[in-house]
Order: sequence, then structure tokens, then C-alpha cells
Amino acid sequence: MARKRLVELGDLVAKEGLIAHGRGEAFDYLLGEATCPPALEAIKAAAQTIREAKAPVISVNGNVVALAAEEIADLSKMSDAKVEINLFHRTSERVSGLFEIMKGVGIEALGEEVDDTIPGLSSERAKCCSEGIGSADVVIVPLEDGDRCQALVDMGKTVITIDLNPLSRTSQTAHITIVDELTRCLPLLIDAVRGGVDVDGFNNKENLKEVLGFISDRIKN
Ligand code: PTJ
Repeated sequence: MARKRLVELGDLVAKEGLIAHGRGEAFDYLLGEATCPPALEAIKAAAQTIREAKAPVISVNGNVVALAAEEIADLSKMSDAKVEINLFHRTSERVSGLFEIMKGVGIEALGEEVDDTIPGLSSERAKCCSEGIGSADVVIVPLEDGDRCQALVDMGKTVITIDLNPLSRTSQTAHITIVDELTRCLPLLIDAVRGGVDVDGFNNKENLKEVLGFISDRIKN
């Protein structure tokens, strides 16, 4: 995975973001550093949900911008989804630096000026934009373990996450969890949005069980 890029961006990536990356790598070893079959199903379900969304928003933090600004831009353009910067360790310097990186790949991200709040959160992640996350019907929340996913679900939004840890709070509370590495998964997700394949009856809890079964079989064999 692209550790170098996370370090290169200096303070634009939170120090905790480097720890987050290490957690991800540990799970990626367990997965065999490849997209597992249940993740391919989750990608199809996510693509269908994104295609059918009326106001989709991709929420990005420091790690996501560092690792995948271009792929996020491609997904945004392909699906007409807005991009909003939402940070746990929010500072105006980090928000404007990440905003500039997204601008460099052709995306005018939201999140610099916030005028709305996600109810029930005490962290900086509660801050959002009414024209972005505030009014979204589908929110894509990659690479985040926290209580924001449940808060977004409580607001009636459909949440899609991409997280290597199938047991994280976000993985467990999202409607669709893609257990895969962000930069490996995004090109597949973009292709799936473009391709228009539909899925019959996706069940996230069952999919997560399949991922855990996949990991367990790999460990045993
Ligand atoms: O930029 P900020 O200020 O918003 O800070 C970002 C933090 C560090 C707070 C955010 O990334 C976070 O919530 O970190 P956590 O709590 O460690 O959760 C990150 C989750 O993403 C963990 O479950 C990791 O396993 C997972 N993860 C890490 N790297 C990747 C990943 N999942 C997919 N692809 C990765 N490259």
C-alpha cells in the first residue's frame, strides 16, 4: 500500500492516520492483499446504490485524499457525487490543504465552510455542509472507524463504507461495507458504476460473515 504518499503529505495527514494505515495493513495481510469474493459482491451492491442515488456524497478524510485523490475524482465524475472534506482532527490548515489537492484533480470539494451538523456527535466530524452531507441520501464513508456512521444512519441516510477491518464500528453499522483496500477497490467500484450490473438482495451482515469466513479459511489452510 502507498505508505510513502501518507508520509509525504506531512501534517495534511493526521498522525493517527498513520496508525489507521497500519491497522489496515494488518487486515490486508489476513485478506491476502487481494479483493476477496464477498467484497466483489459488496462492490456491485454499492455501485447500484450509487447509481440510484439522488444526492450522493463522498466524504473524504486526510488518508483518503492522500491515498486516492484521483480515484475519488473519477468516482465523483462518474456518479455525479459531490465530495466533502470531513475530518476528525479538523484544522483550517488541513482542510484548505486537502481542498487544494482535490482542486488539483478537478474537484471543488465542500467542507471548507460548514453550516450544518450531524446530530449526536461530539467530535469535529459533526461539522458538515447542508448542500453536501446534510442533504445527501447516500454517503460514501471510506476508511473511518467511528460513531459517525451510526449517526448518519440515524439521519436516514444510506451509508457505504470501504474498510479493511470487517469488525470496525463503521463496517458493522454501514448498509454496505466493502472490505477491501481503498486504492484497490476504487477502480473496481468505478467500473461497476459504469457497467451498470444489478445485485439481487444484498445483505451486509451476511456479507461480513462471509468475509470473516474467508479470513478464517485462509488462516487455517
Ligand atoms: O484525517 P482525519 O483527521 O479525519 O483522521 C482520520 C482518522 C485517522 C481519524 C480516520 O482514518 C480513522 O477513523 O482512523 P481509524 O479509527 O484507525 O479507522 C480507519 C479504518 O480504516 C480502520 O478500520 C482501518 O482498518 C481502515 N483502513 C486503513 N487503511 C485503509 C483502510 N481501509 C481501506 N483501505 C485502506 N488503505
